[in-house]
Amino acid sequence: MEPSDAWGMRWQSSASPLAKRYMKVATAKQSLVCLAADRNTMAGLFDLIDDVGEHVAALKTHVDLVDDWTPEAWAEFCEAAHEANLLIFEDRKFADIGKISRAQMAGIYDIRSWSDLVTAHLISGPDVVNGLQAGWTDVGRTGGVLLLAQMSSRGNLLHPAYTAEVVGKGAAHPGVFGFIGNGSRPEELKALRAAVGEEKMIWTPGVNLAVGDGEMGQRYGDPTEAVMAGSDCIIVGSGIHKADDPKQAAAAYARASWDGLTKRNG
Ligand code: 5BU
Repeated sequence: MEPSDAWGMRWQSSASPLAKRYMKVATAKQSLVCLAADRNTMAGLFDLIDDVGEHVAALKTHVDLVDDWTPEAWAEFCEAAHEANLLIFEDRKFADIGKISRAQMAGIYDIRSWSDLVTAHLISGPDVVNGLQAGWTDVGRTGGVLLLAQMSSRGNLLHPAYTAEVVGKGAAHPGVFGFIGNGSRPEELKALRAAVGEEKMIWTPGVNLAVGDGEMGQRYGDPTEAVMAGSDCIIVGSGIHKADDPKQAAAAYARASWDGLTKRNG
C-alpha cells in the first residue's frame, strides 16, 4: 500500500518531510505505534528494539531515567533504532525560555544530536519552539516539536482554553510537527482534531488494550478508538514493555492502530 492511500488528507496536506517520513514508516510496518521505551537499563532497551522494532514506527525515550547511561551505549542504541527504521522521539517536555531550551538540547545528553522529535509545553510562550529548532540547527540537523495540547494524566491543568491557545499558536509554526493529545478520551481527541485541522500530527499517550485507570493517575483509552478519533500515532509504554511477550503485544497494538486508520478512512 502507498502512504497516500493509507493516510489520505494527512499525507496530502502535509508540508513536513518528517511527518512524511513517519507516515511512510508506519505504512511499511502497518503500525501507528510509538513505543514508549521506559526501561531503566541499556540492556533492557536493546532487548526492546530487538523484540518489537519490526512492529513499531517510532521510539519514545526518557534519556534521563536510564541508570547505566553512557554516551557510547546511547549512540549504539540510536544506531540500532535507525537500523530498525524507527524515528527517535525524546519526551523531554521542555518548558523554559528560548535560549535555555536551546542550551538544554546540548549538555550531557546532547538531545539535539540524535532526536528527530521532542515534546514541549508552550507555557513559557512561543520562543521555546524557536529555541529547540535552534538546537537542531546548531548541529546541522532538523527535527520537529510536539506541543502538549492535552495530557493523559488525571487532574492535569491543560484545560480547553489552554489547549485552544496552544493549537492556535502551534498550528501555524513550521517548527511544530504536531500536538500531544489525550489518548484516553476519544471525545477530547475529536475536538482536538477539529481544532488542529488536517496538516499537523496528533500523537497520543494514555493508550492500552486494557482500558481504564493506570498507575499513579495515568488513564487509558482504546487504541483503535484513539486513531478513529483523530490520533496519527498511539504512544504505548507498559502495554508493550511490561507484557509477558512484548513482541506479540507490539503486533497486537500495531493491528489495533492500523484497524483504526482503515476505519477512519472508510
Ligand atoms: P504507559 O506505560 O503506556 O502509561 O506510558 C506512557 C508514556 O507516555 C510515558 O513515557 C509518559 O511519560 C508518556 N506520556 C503520558 O503518559 N501522558 C502524557 O500526557 C504525556 C506523555 Br505528554
